[in-house]
Amino acid sequence: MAEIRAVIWDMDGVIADSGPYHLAAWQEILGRRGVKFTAGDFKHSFGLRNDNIIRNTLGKEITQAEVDAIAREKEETFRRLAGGRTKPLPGALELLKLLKKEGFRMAIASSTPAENIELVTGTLGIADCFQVIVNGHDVTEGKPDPQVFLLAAQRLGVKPANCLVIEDAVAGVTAAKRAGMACLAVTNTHPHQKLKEANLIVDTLEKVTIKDIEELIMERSLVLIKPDAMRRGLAGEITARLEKLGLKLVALKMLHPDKALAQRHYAVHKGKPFYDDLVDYISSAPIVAAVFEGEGAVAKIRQAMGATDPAQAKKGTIRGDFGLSIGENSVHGSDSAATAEAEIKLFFTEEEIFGY
Ligand code: RTP
Ligand code: MG
Repeated sequence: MAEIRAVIWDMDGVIADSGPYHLAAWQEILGRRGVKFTAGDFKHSFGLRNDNIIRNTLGKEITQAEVDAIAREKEETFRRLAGGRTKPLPGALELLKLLKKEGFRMAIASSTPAENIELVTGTLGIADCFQVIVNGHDVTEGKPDPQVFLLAAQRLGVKPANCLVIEDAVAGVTAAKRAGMACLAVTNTHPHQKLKEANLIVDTLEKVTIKDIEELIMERSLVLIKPDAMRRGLAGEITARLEKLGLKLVALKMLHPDKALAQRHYAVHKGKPFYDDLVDYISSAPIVAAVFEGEGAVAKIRQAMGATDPAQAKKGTIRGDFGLSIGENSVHGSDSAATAEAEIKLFFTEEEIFGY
């Protein structure tokens, strides 16, 4: 049977266009205290919990009782302004219904209080899509801390690796990645370049398909079998070790990378003393490139590879058993799910990656 998978939704800015009412509520209650709160200030506060926003705006010395009173006043004002008027954002309701039909478990994990979540899900008629609702008061730390997503996953009974978070806020994307979850970001609030940590960034949820969601939840890693291993006939042995981890081989090819490809692949190391040698080495001979897919693929492969320097790598790891030197270390594996997405695109087209 397929693993249970879940989608955890942020609410404001992803499902509901509640931003204007939040801004108006902040302006009303801070205005009463003689503090100007601009649309720019509001943007910076997106995805943060009220206590953090209030302390950032009114100063750290403010007491907890005052923070609570101001937060209550703000949320009452929000509900008065937003009640019955909140509109869904493009594509959100359609995607929710599609995921519900496909049997995905779903949660809302929002920094906003429970009453607001009830109000908005009620207004939009979507309360029955969610098995779990986690709000800002259920956790001790707000986003970018991962608590809110980890708690949602736990209550859903789904492993973090099998959850996808849909977010619009920078703090929310960071929280999702820290929770070890895949993240789909939508540019409703922040531009593309601010959301780079996400696994997929879209301008609207309208074009997102079930296939996109399934691919995001399944983690992938790029593996390269380096020239030293190729020369010694170790391609099969290394591939076999990775298959035995329970990972699925979904793409495989042999190629002789040119220098430009090697430079792009190792771009994060540009400027380091070993960068030129590394680029020359990886483009010096034909290699095998592969994509493996499965739960925790990145971490499992990194563990099977062993330390970067074969002298430090444990026996039984690929580098420990076969690596010759820190340069000739037999294998490359992506170091995060986000890096993997980018690296895979350098070596494979969508058509070359198989679902089976
Ligand atoms: P890879 O990217 O190849 O999978 O290796 P890695 O993550 O374990 O290591 P990374 O830090 O990404 O470095 C990439 C490759 O650069 C060479 N290197 N040399 N101090 C050095 O001389 C040094 N440090 C790294 C290694 O060949 C490493 O695989
Ligand atoms: Mg690396």
